[in-house]
Amino acid sequence: MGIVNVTPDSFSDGGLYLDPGRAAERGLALIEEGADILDVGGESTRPGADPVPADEELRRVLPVVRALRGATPALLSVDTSKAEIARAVLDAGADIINDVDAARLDTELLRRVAAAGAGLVLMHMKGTPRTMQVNPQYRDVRSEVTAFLGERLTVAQAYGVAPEAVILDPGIGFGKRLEDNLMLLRGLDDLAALGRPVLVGVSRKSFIGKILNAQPQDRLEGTIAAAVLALAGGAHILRVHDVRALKRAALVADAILAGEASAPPSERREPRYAQ
Ligand code: HH2
Repeated sequence: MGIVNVTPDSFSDGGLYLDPGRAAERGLALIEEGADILDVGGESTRPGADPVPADEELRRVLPVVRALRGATPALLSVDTSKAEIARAVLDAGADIINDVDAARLDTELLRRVAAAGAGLVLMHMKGTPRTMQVNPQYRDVRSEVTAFLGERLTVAQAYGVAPEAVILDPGIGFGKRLEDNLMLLRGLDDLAALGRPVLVGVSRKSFIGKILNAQPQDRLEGTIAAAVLALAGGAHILRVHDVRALKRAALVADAILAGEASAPPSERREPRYAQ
């Protein structure tokens, strides 16, 4: 999943693709690089970010979705937590709604997704982008995240969303300390056991910056390491800025992991980082 941020203030590429034409070009370039899905976002969710009014968010994302829909059959996802944005982009041909709020604030979004028969990403976040990094605490981060997403999956179903349409995301960096992010990435099997594909967004995130003491533009190797281990730990979809590098890394990782999966059980070894 390649990231197309139509925002002035995203943490790593804010302002680069605010013009709809440039954003659509960026999306098409990411497909050339190997993306199967594009995720178009009009509101930064970086820690401390202010919410964006719906009319402004719509003004940013709708022209980009229209332009991309006219230019590619690739799956189009839109990163939004607002039902009215979801309705407009689904009408314009978007395939997936990526809701970092997991429809806690706006359950109408679930009705929109259900009515369109669209895909839905439900992500775990503690609090809101404004508050999430203010002293987050967990007793057991993995079981809390899994329980939360299991519950949101049930709520989505209650609003008519087909379970097969749902993708689950542990929300790396969303109300988590460094050790929480690492613990989640060390094993996603509990989450995968809910039976839905797992999406992971590690791209250029600050936990990598903390380990490497590096700025967002200088986090590619760290992103690749985290993404490959996420794949080995059970992730199915990687949300990334640097599609070419991550696609190549993922193809090699997948080839190795496919060998592991097809070996007879007696010859299979648990990866060292599995718990
Ligand atoms: N991370 C970001 C935004 N949306 N959606 C999902 N499902 N999972 C994620 O991990 C995720 C997400 C933050 O990254 P980015 O879009 O690069 O930054 P910003 O929120 O500042 O626009």
